[in-house]
Amino acid sequence: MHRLILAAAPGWLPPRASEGAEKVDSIFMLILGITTAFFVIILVAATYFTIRYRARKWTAPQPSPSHHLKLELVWSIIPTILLVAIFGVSTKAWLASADAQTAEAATTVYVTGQQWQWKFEYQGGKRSDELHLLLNEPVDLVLSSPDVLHSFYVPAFRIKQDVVPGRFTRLHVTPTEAGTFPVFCAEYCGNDHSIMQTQVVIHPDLASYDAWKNEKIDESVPLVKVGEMLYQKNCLSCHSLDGTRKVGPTFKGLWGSSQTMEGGEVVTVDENFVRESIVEPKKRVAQGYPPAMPPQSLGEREMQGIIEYIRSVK
Ligand code: HEC
Ligand SMILES: [Cu+2]
Repeated sequence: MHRLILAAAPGWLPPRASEGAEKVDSIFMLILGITTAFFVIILVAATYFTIRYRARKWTAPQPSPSHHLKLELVWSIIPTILLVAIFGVSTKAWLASADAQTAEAATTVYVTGQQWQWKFEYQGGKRSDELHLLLNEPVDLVLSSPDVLHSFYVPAFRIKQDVVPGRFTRLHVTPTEAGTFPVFCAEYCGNDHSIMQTQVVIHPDLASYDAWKNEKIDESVPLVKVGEMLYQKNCLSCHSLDGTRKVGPTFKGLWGSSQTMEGGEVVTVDENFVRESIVEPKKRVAQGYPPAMPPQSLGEREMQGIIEYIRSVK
């Protein structure tokens, strides 16, 4: 039955990439169908009555017939039945997904939502800024936040889950479609809430997933290039290269300059200051900026790379 409804659904829904997404869509289409039907019926009736019973000339208000029992029963009972039916199918789908939540998957990925980015850490120590999953492999996402309320929203999974500071929330997901799908934050979480986006990459097979998991930064890539790639991935949203002020100070002309910190201390931007800014950004905060930079854990070569890159941005 719900396949039928879905087959009729045009391609305006986002792609579906998880178990359970179909179910959500079929309920959505069902509710949309019912509400559209009533919208049309009520509009047509209202228009008809407006014309049919319009006052042709002014007359004193007439006492209206006060009661029509049959009619009132009909318009109370039909919506009640529909409401209970919608509640029934929704609850059934919700319980099925809640059952899935209690199942324990073989793989766990820790998801951190923080102002203003998503971070993913996998068993075995791999970390990434995009969520990488394997097709048809159930996974538990363990979500948490070190700062404020966020919401992990993957339209293709039909999942929107609040990420609450001070508490872990587990989400059980089985990806059913290889590809790349957007991830958003769906809970307004401050200034740059809108840039809090990333993507989920679903690998079609274990070989591709392992290749990603084991990939290291190629040693033959020159340091400045390592830094540039890292910049594009992790820093671009907050630091410009052309002098524009974003969330953080621009990298243009930053290297070797003197910067005033909150509290008045003046520092010269050198290797150690850059490292400190990345590892412990809140230790010294640039004057006039929010302490909004998330600490980053970089490998030594990436650290050297980003230093080399900042040095190159004149
Ligand atoms: C979410 C936004 C954000 C991201 C992402 C971010 N930063 Fe920052 N960064 C800031 C803000 C805000 C400041 C200024 C406040 C402070 O000093 O902590 C800052 C300060 C800095 C400073 C010190 C500059 C100064 O004038 O004192 C350096 C160096 C720096 N960031 C490097 C990086 C690098 C490298 C990356 C990527 C690996 C990065 N940042 C990613 C927001 C961000
Ligand atoms: Cu957020």
